[in-house]
Amino acid sequence: MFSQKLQDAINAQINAEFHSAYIYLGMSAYLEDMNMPGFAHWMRLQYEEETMHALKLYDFMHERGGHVVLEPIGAATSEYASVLAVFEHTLAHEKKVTSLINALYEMAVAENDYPTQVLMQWYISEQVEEEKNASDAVAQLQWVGDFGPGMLMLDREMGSRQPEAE
Ligand code: OFO
Repeated sequence: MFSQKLQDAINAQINAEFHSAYIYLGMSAYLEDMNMPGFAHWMRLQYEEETMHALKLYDFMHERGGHVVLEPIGAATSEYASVLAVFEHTLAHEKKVTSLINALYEMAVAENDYPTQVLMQWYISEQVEEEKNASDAVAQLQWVGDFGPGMLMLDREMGSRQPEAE
């Protein structure tokens, strides 16, 4: 039995994933404004990845005979203080998302909903990667400094990111 409580929580997570996508698109816009095409490309792929996270939950709802509810998506800024600030925000945001995912998993365990538990395990692993990517970027940016010559190299490296195979 796919409880209403769990369906409501998954619908909220669909919204949170779309909001993440929107936040990262705002960051990509800022990075474009800063003439950092590699960072902007990286963040745009992050936007696409978050959209995929939302759609994976959306598809699961239908597979289980649930009812999808799409609430309004929160606004996202494209104003940041620096490239480093963008990735510090990303890391803080991903930590918040990790706690949402953990709470969803705990709810699925409490309700003995095994399919949701299996799905949430995928998100739990994904969050490990998301936090690592953001904290690696923060560490590298701290090394090179915002306007150091290393920024151009880092921008080129970020620009080589490929879309993730599902
Ligand atoms: Fe969907 O992982 Fe980031 O937010």
